[in-house]
Amino acid sequence: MAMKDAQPGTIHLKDYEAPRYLIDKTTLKVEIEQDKAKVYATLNMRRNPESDYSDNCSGNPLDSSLDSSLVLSGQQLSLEHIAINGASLTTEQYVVTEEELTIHQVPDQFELVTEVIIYPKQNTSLEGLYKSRTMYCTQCEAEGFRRITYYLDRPDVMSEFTTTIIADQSECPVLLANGNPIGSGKVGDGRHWATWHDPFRKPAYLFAMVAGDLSVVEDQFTTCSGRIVDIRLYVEPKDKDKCGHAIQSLKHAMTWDEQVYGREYDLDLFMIVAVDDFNMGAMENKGLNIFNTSCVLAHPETTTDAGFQRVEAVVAHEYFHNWSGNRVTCRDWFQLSLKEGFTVFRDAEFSADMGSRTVKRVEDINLLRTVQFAEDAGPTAHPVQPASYMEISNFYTVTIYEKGAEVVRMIHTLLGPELFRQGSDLYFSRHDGQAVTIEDFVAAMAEVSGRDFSQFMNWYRQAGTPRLSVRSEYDEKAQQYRLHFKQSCEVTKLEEGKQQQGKQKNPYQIPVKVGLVTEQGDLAFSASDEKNPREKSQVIEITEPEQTVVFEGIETCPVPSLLRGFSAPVKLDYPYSREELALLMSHDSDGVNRWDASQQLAIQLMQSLMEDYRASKPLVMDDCLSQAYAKILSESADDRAMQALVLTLPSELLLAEISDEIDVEAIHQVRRFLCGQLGSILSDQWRDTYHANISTGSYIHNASEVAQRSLKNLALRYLANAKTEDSLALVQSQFDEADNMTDRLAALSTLVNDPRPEAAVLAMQALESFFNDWHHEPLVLNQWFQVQAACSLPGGLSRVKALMEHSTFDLHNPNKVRSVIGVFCNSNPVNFHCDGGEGYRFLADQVLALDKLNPQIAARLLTPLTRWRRFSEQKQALMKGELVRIMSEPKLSSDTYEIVSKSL
Ligand code: 0A1
Ligand code: ZN
Repeated sequence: MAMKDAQPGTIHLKDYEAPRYLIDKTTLKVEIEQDKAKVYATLNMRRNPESDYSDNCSGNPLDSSLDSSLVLSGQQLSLEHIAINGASLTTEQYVVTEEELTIHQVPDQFELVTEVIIYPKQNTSLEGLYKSRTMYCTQCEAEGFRRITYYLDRPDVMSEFTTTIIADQSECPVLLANGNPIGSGKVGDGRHWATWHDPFRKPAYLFAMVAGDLSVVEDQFTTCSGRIVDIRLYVEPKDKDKCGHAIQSLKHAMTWDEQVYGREYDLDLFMIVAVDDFNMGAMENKGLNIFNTSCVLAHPETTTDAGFQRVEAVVAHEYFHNWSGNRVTCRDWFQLSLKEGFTVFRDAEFSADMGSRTVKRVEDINLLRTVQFAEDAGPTAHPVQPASYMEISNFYTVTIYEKGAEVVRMIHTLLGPELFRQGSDLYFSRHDGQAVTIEDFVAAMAEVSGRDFSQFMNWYRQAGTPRLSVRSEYDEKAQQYRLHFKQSCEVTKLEEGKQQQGKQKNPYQIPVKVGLVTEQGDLAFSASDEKNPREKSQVIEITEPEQTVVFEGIETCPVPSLLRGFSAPVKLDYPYSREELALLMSHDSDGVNRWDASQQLAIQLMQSLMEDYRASKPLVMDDCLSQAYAKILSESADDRAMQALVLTLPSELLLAEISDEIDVEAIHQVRRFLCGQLGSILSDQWRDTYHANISTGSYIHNASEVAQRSLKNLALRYLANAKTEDSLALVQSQFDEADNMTDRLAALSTLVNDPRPEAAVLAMQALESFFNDWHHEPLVLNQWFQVQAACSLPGGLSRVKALMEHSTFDLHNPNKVRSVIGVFCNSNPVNFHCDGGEGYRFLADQVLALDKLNPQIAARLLTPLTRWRRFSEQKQALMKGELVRIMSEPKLSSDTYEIVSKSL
């Protein structure tokens, strides 16, 4: 485990140095035994001619001893043997510490052989080689390979790998590694071996191997050039019936990447392995992706619509990494968003093309506004290209992934699709087989477009969410409409020090897609400082702290539709009246902004209700929202996906994020009040909507059926919130009769959150029968845990503590931890933040327990406590107290240490 006695150090981007040595070939032999594994590594190494260090030191005889030392990373390894060019080293020739192996003198070119012993069954961190249920598997990103053998474990050291695995044939009949199989056989004693060779040079973080008792589901894909690729999905035998959707999604992704990016798959074999114990969603290891079962298995009876969509998105994401990440990789971990931001942008566009573009965009905007904006405003805020880190595992964040994708999206918006494709072609061809930087990616985009990206780089280098304030003016006489833009960006915690030394944040280049809307629809216009012809939508580039844009020939005063499609990840501020928002809700041609207008209208209403709540005034419903909802409900049902989006109130998380001081109780009570009011005022329409959207056939997973189910289940929730007499019967019969998990779980969750005493009895029964039906399916059990952990009725903490005592709960399994502890602390604010701070104490206890098992998961779980500055003074003190308690633990992992120390 990554326990350290000393404080972990900070690594800085400015200190980057090219590697002093290279590894041309890596030959591994991994012998899996009962309680350990032996790893034999043969590394063909040579001095790196590109290293400054080689240049500086050559010719300086005084430096010669330093010059020829070799430092390899290694953790939790027990070194059995070491030799260079066939000669064993004596203990005087090298030094081993907890983190490194230093060999005092090596030749300019040599073969290094090591033999180490590791303990996969005791590896609870799930980094390196570990055992999950019936299989051995690996996770090497970011720095897990150093737990398998001593190595130059950094992404700019790329090597050609050959891997042999030896294991017991009955325990591990399947032996897999990257690339192509080149040999196999028996070794006696019931053991067997297999050798794999990967022809593509790759960094160690893309290494993978698997050994276990697995079933395989096979398919094939013919690439655009006519090559046949074998597809193999390896799962536990009981999951063979849950592979179809992932394989279909993979084939769609392969076709899409050929059509949209001109990228063809390069090996003859593409394998996916599903494992139940996994720290993240999935991993793009070359030719051998390893997936969390939750992101690859899908079946209508066990998986919700959201689950199906997640599988499609993650399968595509990992597949797209084959080009954006594997063929062209990162020079160092500060460039993580080079592969992640670009790949998330690619998978988002893929999902948009496969289903509803607006729905996908709205989901992503919600994630950005609730989770990423909160990260940007908190103590762990960092730029998309960070300048420093202590533990790289802490940087797999929504900022690197989602904000990184938004930055790539802005480049796409500025260049347009054709130039963007040219830029991407140039990037891939110029850097194929290389480890490069974010600057290299942007340079390719700059080169094809002739644009200057120097100001744009602020998006990569500055943390924090810019605020864009807009004011308008209409001059009827001159038929002129003016928009005044003003941008600012609050200082993040990270930057406070610098700021005091007089450093200001630089203004951003912000692409703002604008439309001008009237009762008659969009006006055609051209902005005076733009050379564009008259159009209904234009991208305006804001580059100055303050900037005015003039629109000529505008005959009536329009309502501005700003930031269409969420063209930049900023906080927009425009003083819309309720009438203007209602107009945008029904007349804006941009679907995202129609949805956003509904959100802004609801937010205005909720914020004023929250003031009343805090002043102990009775809550009174204003009818502007119910009228707007009634109108949407009465419209023709040709876009149910859009209807469901617009009729969903902003989440408690979003309301918290936009509050100056978060009042958890007020947010919860007001939202509940509004759901209840909208439910009863429109109950007839909700009931009609519910019945009109009950599907007649059996379950199908396609965009229109998904939309229908989401609208139907939304209507059901409104009816239950309104406590209508018939709602309990509707919920109960949907629960009993559903032929799919989407409907069954929607009913269960509605029931579990219903405060009526008669609902409580039904909820208990439903939970019990659900458990009896599904206790043999870990992924369904996770959903059973989640529904209960998210229940916002009083008593949440004791319910969650009881769940953790349940025989099927396991602190070693990240999916279970996320389903119970993660959901409770992140998605059940009224219970987590209960007075007295018991929720905070609970979380701190869990973090301390987990830190000893799995530091990555422990550190991630901590997030809600790090946000203490956003709450009342009393809550702040309680939250901080728990952080201090964690900090005083003597042997914290570097993961947890970094997060806690930055938060205090
Ligand atoms: N590269 C993967 C994410 C990933 C990162 C770290 C992991 O283990 C610590 C595992 C997966 C992706 O973007 O999907
Ligand atoms: Zn990724």
